[in-house]
Amino acid sequence: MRAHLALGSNLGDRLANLQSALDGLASTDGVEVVAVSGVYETDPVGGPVQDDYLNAVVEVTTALTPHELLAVCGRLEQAAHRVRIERWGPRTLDVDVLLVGDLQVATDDLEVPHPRMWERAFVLAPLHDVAPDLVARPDGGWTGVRRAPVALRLPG
Ligand code: X6L
Ligand code: MG
Ligand code: MG
Repeated sequence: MRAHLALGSNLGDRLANLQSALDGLASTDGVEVVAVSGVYETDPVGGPVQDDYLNAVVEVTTALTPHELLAVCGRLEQAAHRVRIERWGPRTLDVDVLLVGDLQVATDDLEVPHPRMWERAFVLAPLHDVAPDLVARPDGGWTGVRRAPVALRLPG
């Protein structure tokens, strides 16, 4: 199954935190990292006044279920010593499950596709790096688009 995870950090050594998350993912049984986006420096959205984030998206292939992936995300956040003080507050590491193939999950602790991902530039810009073929559908799922191997010629 092709899956996409979002990484974010705005506390401590932000790049080192993202790198540790990527390293941890790559060494997780049942998870293979196949692509990594660029690193984006982004204005904080929501929550208190806080420092800018570094955000990235990772594409993996995995045999894990969405809930097993969620548990991996939690383990990576704990390894980065994430402390939850206030909702939407600064964090050393946030790892969110965005998409798991075309599975749809809606439980108390997990929604896939991530219900707000399509509204967030700090997710969509890096997602486009690794998955330019994915675009949102109004029902919260996604649909595929392909770049055709042709081009229009600039007139004149
Ligand atoms: C009104 C109310 C409008 C709430 C927006 C948006 C809340 C996003 C939370 C919102 C609202 C979030 C990151 C971030 C957060 C991140 C950047 C969240 C959770 N995480 N900003 N803010 N990157 N740039 O990873 O996404 S808090
Ligand atoms: Mg998040
Ligand atoms: Mg999260």
